[in-house]
Amino acid sequence: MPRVVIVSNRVADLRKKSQTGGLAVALADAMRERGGIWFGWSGETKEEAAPAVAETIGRVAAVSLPLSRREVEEYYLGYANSVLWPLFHYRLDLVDHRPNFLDTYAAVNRRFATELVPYLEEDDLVWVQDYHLMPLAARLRELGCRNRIGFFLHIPFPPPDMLAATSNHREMVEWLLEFDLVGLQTSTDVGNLTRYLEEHMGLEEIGGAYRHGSRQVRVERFPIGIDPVGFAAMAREEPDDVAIDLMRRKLLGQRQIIGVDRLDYSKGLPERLRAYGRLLVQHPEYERVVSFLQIAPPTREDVDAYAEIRLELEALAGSINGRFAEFNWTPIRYIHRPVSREKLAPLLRASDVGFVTPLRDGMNLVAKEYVAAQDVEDPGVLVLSRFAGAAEELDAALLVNPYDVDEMSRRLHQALEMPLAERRRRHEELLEKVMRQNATAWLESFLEVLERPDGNQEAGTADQVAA
Ligand code: GDG
Repeated sequence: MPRVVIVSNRVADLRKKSQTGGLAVALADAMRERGGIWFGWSGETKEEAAPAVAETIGRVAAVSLPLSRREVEEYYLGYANSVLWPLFHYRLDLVDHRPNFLDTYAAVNRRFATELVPYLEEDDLVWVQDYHLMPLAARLRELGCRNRIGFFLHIPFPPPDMLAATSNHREMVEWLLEFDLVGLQTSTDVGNLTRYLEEHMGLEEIGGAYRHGSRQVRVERFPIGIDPVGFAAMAREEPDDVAIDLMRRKLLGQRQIIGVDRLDYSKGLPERLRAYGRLLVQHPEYERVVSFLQIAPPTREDVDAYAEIRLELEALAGSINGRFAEFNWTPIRYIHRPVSREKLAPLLRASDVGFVTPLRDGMNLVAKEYVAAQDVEDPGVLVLSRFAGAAEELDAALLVNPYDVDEMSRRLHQALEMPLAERRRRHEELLEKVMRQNATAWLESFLEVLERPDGNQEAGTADQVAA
């Protein structure tokens, strides 16, 4: 079995098992089984360029390198998170392209490729994760790397016309053509990329792959999942404070709506708060009865758009609380700090409604975690944005348009009033999908397609002979 080499912006800390999500755990398990390397940025900033350092744990090595402050600003906060993130989330209005961003992004990818090559063995499967590293296969190929290289994009892929609003759209897609396999979250994303390949580049699909020059690339959907069994077990282990809070609410007949998101403008948080505010206006009977717990830890605070969304959210939460709160009841509890996974899982289980309303999301794992965490005898209701990748599978949730505050408020009401039989029926359907399309299934199906022989090996051999 070939080794697997994962390349991502940050190397996950594989020793902190409980803090990392199902994804890092699934990837680490696969590497332990096959042997392999996890390569990426160490998360440190150092002024002088330092080489990658390997730390070996059993058959797995974590290989990481520091970045300079300028690289962090222009590659990570800059091109990746101020250009690609908004563009791929359909937010052209938030794209903030500044001089050097693209050059530094290209340079960091070149440095990653140069540092990675000495660690690669002939049969290794290289699996590149996410939008930070789109040019990596092209740079590795330039250095003579003939390994199978796959790419998985965790975020949405935008429609061709939206992509075409950037000056270097063709270059971006050409980067992707150097991979053997490009994996995307949904059929909408696959449709967007393949339409670009066909309409803007005149490529044709033959036998499940797009040919260009002597190479070919497959584009397929691999919806990502969680470790539902592990998450459900964690959800049943209530810490005392969560158990006491739940008892108190039961005694008082109070209900809880929950949201959990990194504080990101793609997550639709202001619209979500407004919808809850609207619910309280339209249903005064919920005052002192239904509260909303929003956990929204900070991320990417050095990017202006993130500072702005934080201010907007704090003003909104403050105004809704100011308007409706009683001396013994707080309508919105907004937590702008990370909460441990051990607490998050039982909090999701102890909530009557999971309110997950991104304006656009690659998948959204919180939706799947909410489903996995529920008590199957008395499950809560998932209210889910149509524009989360998860909606493609989780259509037994109450699907909403996250821009439509009225509709979201009506769906919250429907969720809060839903009879037990309907809750169970919907939950059973959701859970079945979350169990089936789990993190391990996602990983195995991707590697299985990446390993499948195609014309690229022959093209590689022919090139080698010619050279
Ligand atoms: C990207 C794509 C895609 C959140 N707050 C806390 C916390 N979390 C955990 C959640 C969940 C994870 O972080 C977030 O995952 P999401 O999928 O919801 O969103 P992104 O971070 O934007 O992830 C997304 C994903 O990649 C995978 O492909 O689904 O579409 O954008 O696991 O529970 N965890 C802890 N404390 C918190 O306060 N411990």
